[in-house]
Amino acid sequence: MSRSVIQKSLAGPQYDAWLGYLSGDYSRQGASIKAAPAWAERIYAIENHKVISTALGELTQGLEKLFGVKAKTVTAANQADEQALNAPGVWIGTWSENPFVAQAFSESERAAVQGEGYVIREDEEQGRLWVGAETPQGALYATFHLLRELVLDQGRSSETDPSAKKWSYITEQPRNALRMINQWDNVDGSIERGYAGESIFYENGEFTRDIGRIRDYARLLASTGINAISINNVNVHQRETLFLTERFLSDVARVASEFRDYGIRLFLSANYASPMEIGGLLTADPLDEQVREWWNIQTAKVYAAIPDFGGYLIKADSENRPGPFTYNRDHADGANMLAEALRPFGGLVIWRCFVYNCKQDWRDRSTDRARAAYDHFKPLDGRFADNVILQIKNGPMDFQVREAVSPLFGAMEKTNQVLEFQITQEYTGQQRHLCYLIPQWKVVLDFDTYAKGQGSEVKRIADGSLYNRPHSGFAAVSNIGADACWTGHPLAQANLYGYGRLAWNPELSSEEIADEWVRLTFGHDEEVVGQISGMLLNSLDIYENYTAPLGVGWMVNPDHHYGPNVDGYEYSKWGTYHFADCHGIGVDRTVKSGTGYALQYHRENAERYESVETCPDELLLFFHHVPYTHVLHSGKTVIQHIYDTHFLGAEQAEVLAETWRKLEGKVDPEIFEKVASRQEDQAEHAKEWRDMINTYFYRKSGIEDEQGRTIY
Ligand code: GCV
Repeated sequence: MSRSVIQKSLAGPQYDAWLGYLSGDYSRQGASIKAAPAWAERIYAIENHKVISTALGELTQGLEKLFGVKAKTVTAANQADEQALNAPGVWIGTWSENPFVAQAFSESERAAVQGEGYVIREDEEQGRLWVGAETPQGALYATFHLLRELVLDQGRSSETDPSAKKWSYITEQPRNALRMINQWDNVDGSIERGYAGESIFYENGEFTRDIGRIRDYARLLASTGINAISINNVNVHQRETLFLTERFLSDVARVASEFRDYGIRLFLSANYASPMEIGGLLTADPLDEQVREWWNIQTAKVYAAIPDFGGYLIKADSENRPGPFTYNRDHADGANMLAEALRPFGGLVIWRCFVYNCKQDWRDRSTDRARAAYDHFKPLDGRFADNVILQIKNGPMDFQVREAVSPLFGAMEKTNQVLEFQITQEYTGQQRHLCYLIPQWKVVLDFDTYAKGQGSEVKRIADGSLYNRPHSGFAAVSNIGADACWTGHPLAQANLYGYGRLAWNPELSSEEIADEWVRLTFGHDEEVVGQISGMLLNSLDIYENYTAPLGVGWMVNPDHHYGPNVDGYEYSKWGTYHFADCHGIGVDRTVKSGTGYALQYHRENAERYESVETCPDELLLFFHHVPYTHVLHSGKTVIQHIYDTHFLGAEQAEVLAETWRKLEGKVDPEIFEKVASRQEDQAEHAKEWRDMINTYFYRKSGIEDEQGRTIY
C-alpha cells in the first residue's frame, strides 16, 4: 500500500492530534460550542508570503472545524474586488507589509514584540480582530494561539469564569530563539530509538513521495511554536552522508519547502568524515586546507538548493562516530571549520556534547562517564566561533528517568548553548508505558546553577539571557513515526506538544500544559479532562517508582533499553555502573572519595551533592555509594525505599489502566483501544520490573521487607 493511500485512511482524531478543533464526535462531548465571533466571517490576509498564506489556511480551516463557518478570504489576489474593507473580519499580517494591521496597534505595542512575537486584539463592538507581528512567522504563531484559545474557550463558561475569552488581547514573545526538533530517522525508513512505526520521511533508501504527511507534521510542530528541524539521524550512515550532494539535495529541498511554509528552518545532520567518505580526500583533518575547501564548496551547493538552510548538526567523536580527535584536533577545531563554511550564508553549526568513553574498563574507578562532557568542553570555552552552538543533553549520562542536571550548564559563559531533551521515550518506557515528561524537564529548567549567583537557572542559560548569548534555545529528539497517532501511544502526543510549548515559554507549568493538551485533544468533558490529566501528571513518578531507584539509572536491557535488567550494563563493555554488591549500591561521585564529579557544579550545588547529609534523596545513588541500611531523609532505609516504591509503582500502574478503562465511551474508540492495550501491558510489565528489582536487592542484601510482601 502506498503511503498516500495509508494517509487517507489515517484521517481522524488520532491523526488530528491536538489540532482537531473539537470536530470529532467524542471531543465535542462536554462542550457547548458558542456562537462564532462576528469577525469569523471574513479573513483579510493581503500579504504575498507563503507563511501568511499558511496562517490564512490554518485559520480558515480551524474556524470551519470549530464553528462550522466558512470564512470569506481576502488576499492580494481578490483585494481589489473586495468592497467591504470596513466590514467585520480578522486581519492578519506584518507591520511592514500590511498597513491595516500596523495601524491597528500603537507604536509601543508594535515595539513590544519582535521577530516571532505577536499581538492580537479584538474590537468586539466593530466585530474586528487584528493579528499583527513583525514577521510572517509571528503571524502564524499568533494564528495557532488564537485557535487554541478559541478551543479552550468552549470549555469556559463566560458567566462564571473571569478568565473567559482570553483571546481578546494577547501579546506574546517566545523565550527561546531556537526551538528545534531532531529526527533520528534513517533513509532505510528505520528510526533510531523510534517507537511509533517507520519514518515518515524515508522509505527503502529514498525520500518518501508522501510529502503530505511531512506537511501535516510541520503544522503540528508549528502549532506548538517549533521553528527548526534536523531531518536525519545524528548517527549519519553511508547513504545519508550523500544528503549534502546532488544525489539527494533536490529531495532535501522539497522537504525544506514544506517546513518553510510553516516557518520551520531545515537542518541536516552531517557526517564529520564526509570529505573522506564522499569527497575522495584522504583526511578529514579540520586544519587541512583541502578539507576546509571541500566543506566550503559542498556547503555552497547546499545553499544553492536551499537558500534558508539552517546548518549542520554534528555528533563527532561520540559512540564510534568520526571526529577531530583522529587528527589530534579538538572539538573547537572541528566545529569552527564547519562554521567557516556556513558563515557566508548565515548558517549554524550545532555541535553535540554527548562525548564520552563508551568502553570504560570496569577496573578503572576514576573514569566517570558523567564527567566526560564537562571535561571535554569546559576547557574550550571562548574558542568556538560565534555561529557554533553546543547542544548539551539535560543530564550528564543519557536521558535516564532521573539523573543530575548537566553541570555544563553554567560552566561556559562564552559559548552558545542549546539544551537537548529526549521526547522519544528510550529509557522511559518506549511509548508502551505512559510517561509524561514535562515535569522532568521542568526540574531541569528550574535548576539553579548558581553560575552568576542565585537565580542562574538552566532556563536562563538555555534562553541565552544569563550570558547574553546570540544563539541559544532548545532541541529535542522527536517521538513520532508513521503510526496513525504519530507517537505509538496516543497519550505520548502530550510530550511532543508540551516540548514545543515549553520551548516557547519555559514558565508554563506541567499542569497547564497537560490541561491544554487534554482539552484540545479530547474536548471539555470534565471527567475526561480530570482523569487524563491526572494520569499524565502522575505517570513520571509512577515510572520512576518501579524502575531504577534513587537516581542510579541504567537497570535496563542493554542495546534496546526496554525492560528490567539490573546487571545488564554492569557486566557489559559499555561501562555504566551502579556498583551494587552485598554491602551497598551507588556511584561515589564525591570529591572526597569518588570520581570528583560533584565539583563540576558551582559551590552551592557541589557542597549539597558532596555530602550524603544534604544530597537530595532522589539523587542519592547518583552521587554516593551507601549501605542498604542507610537512612534517607524520608526516614526509610535505602532497601525499604526500594521495596516500597516498587510495590507502590506496580500498583499505581494498575490504577492507570483502571482509570483509563473507565473512560470507555467517552473518548474516540480507536484511541480508547490503543491506550487501553498499552496500559494493560504497562501494568503487567511494571510487575516484572517490581519483581526483578526487589528480588535482586533482597538476594544481594539479605534484608527482609518490613511488610513481609512477596519477594522471590
Ligand atoms: C543517536 C544514546 C542512544 C543512541 C543515540 C545516542 C545519542 O546513546 O542510545 O541511540 O544515538 O544516545 O544521543 O547520540
